[in-house]
Amino acid sequence: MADQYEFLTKDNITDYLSSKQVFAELIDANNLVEFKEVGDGNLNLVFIMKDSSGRGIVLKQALPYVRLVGPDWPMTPSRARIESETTIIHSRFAKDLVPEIYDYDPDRFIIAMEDLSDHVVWRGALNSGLRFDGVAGPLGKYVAKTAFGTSIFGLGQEQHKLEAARAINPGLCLITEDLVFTEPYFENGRNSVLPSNEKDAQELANDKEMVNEIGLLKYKFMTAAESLIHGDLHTGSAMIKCEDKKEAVSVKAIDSEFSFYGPIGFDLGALVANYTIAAARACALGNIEQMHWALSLGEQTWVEFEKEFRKLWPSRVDKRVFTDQLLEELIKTWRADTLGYAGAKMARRIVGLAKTSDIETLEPNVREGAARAVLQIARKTTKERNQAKSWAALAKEAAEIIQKTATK
Ligand code: SR1
Ligand code: MG
Repeated sequence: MADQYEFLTKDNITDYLSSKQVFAELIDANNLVEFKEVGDGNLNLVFIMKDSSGRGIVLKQALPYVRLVGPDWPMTPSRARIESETTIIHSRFAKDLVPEIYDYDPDRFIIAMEDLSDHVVWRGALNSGLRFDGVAGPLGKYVAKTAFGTSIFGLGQEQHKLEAARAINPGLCLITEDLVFTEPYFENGRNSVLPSNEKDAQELANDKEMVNEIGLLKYKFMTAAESLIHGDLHTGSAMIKCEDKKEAVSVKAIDSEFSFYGPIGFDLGALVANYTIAAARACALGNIEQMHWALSLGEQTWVEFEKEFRKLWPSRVDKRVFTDQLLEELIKTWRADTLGYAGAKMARRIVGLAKTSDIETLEPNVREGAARAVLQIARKTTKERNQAKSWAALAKEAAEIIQKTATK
């Protein structure tokens, strides 16, 4: 039975590390000087261990249920296999932008990977008002490299189909289909907002044009097997190392357990959504400069994505009918998809289960306005996604909404 396996604890971790030859060169299991459980996500246990010579390792174990809710919400632990396989595959195309995987244990659903303790979670840095450049661009590059490499253009027709079949991830896709695309519009007992935002949530659910767009985006999410996408690429899925406190020297996309063959715009949209959420927080805390900076990140991610994908395009496997004209059409479609998914991801983080600390840690008096702004921007961005507005125009509109709806 998949749910009958031993969970990692402080007491059994030394035995676990000693039991596998692969760890012998990576860490001295009998001289562990540091042990931390750092899992702050919604699903898993995450441990960081260091030995007396300073070498570290991370063990991430999937529980047979959703950690955020508990055993009442069972969830396949084989998501750990998906994460380890996707990280390894993505490393073939973007080695520097993902953590190194050392081992995957299919009996206990444990991934052993590179210790990134010298990095910080980007969301945490953003929440503290820190402004690191050199993150949004590399994340766009990560999406482009992995999207091209795992697409028909990178793999060819047969391999693409085999890979899409291998990466099938129905349990985790179902979470996204429900939480992102359905529940913000059709309450399922898991939504919540401040009483002062109830009208905003109701307006979202009653917005027929929005619901129609969400239907199109959900259908595409469920059917468009474009590439092996990350599947949950928010600012909490990016770890950054910043030595001089201005420019990141290392960026790593982590936590790809929601990965599957899906639409490329989904990952880009998730990033844009989370930049908007960070901007709403910044304004709520009175940091207008930080708000404008956060709103400029979408353009950085998109520009790097487009530049990198165009660079890779000439190396596509089959050029016969996949002409340069097709690339132009795809870029246009992916831009509209990005904006559509951005709105969907903004709305779910305000109304549905699994919210963001950016908004949730604000005092209710200012949270009200920030949440209202994100919902209004979500609706506008998704519904107007085909209008080919410049990134500067999108950022300006968002800034105006955020400032106009701000509460004190
Ligand atoms: C029940 S899991 C809730 C959310 O956590 C992850 O970060 C995904 O975004 C998922 O939707
Ligand atoms: Mg995650």
